[in-house]
Amino acid sequence: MSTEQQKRQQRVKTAGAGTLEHESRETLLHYYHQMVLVRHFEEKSAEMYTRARIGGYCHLNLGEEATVVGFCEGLEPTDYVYTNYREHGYAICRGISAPAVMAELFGKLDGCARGRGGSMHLFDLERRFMGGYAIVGGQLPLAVGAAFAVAYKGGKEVIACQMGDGTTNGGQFHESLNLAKIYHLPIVFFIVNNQYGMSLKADQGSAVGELYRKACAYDMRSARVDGNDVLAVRDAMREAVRVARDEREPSLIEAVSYRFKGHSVVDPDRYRNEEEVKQGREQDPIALFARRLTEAGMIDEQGLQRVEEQVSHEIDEAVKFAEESPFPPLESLYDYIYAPDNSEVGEG
Ligand SMILES: Cc1ncc(C[n+]2csc(CCOP(=O)(O)OP(=O)(O)O)c2C)c(N)n1
Repeated sequence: MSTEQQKRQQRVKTAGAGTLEHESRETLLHYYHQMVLVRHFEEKSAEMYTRARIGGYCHLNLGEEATVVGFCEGLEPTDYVYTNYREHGYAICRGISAPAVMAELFGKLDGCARGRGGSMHLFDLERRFMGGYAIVGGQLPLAVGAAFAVAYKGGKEVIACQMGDGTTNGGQFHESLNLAKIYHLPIVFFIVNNQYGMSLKADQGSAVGELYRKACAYDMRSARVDGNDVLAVRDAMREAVRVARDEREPSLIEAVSYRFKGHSVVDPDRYRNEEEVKQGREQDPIALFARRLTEAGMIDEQGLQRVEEQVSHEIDEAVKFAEESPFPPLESLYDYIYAPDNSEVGEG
């Protein structure tokens, strides 16, 4: 390895597993609650899809809960988030209510995008949730543009851009990282390596199996982190966000997790064998975190059961809200196509 390669390699840090030391019980239980909330929301979404309440495409965060919660907990409310279409959990963890997200999945007027976006296009300007994007990699150039705008105005906000492993094989990924580095933009690229891009194994679709190493090509800092450990993900995010905010440098995180089910709710998932899925599920981030919390005496079995019941109730309420919300009236079909002259967009 050349000296230059060694220098780059040193910049690549593998984040260590987060410990429970110095963490408040309240914070840890909050993370646990959030992960269970995302799990139940997604399971209910799958059920509602089969009941034909949800139309179009629908992709779930099942198995990826620690990446979702850790990502969001590393950010400030003033930061901006861009994601791909697998984004229900991110929207909820950024503070969009579960009822508003469920109503959006139902295409209802009280949905966070007024029923116009659906599952893949959740949006909330106030919470700086800039979307769900259905085109693979479509969110990257937009996120880079937002980061450029923040830097141009001298702002302190950070842009966090989530994507899947398959996305790193496309042109937008490379162009976006290159521009982010050239302009020293306050952006964090966050790859959820759930090990599949539809039916294609991540390491069969990418010449480089360890995706964080792709950042070396742009002399960008990067880290690979255990995506089943919510604290490790949060810590990696916090560090990358600090670098973006204080040092005005982009970075990249690869969080390694496992997609529990098919690519979308209609994918029968025939390309994986049972043994592999079983092994993946043994690394369930929620079960692992529950075990850590109980071993540390922060919660007991009854406490865990109470969280399940409370979340179950929250999700039932979300469905009820979505059922009762009206569909947008037909005459509003052409509303919101163009931003009005007095649009607040861009003022943030
Ligand atoms: C430009 C483009 N090409 C192909 C597709 C079809 N497609 C939808 S999701 C997907 C796989 C993306 O995988 P990955 O980036 O790993 O994200 P994940 O679904 O695992 O979250 C593909 C190829 C698309 N939506 N957009």
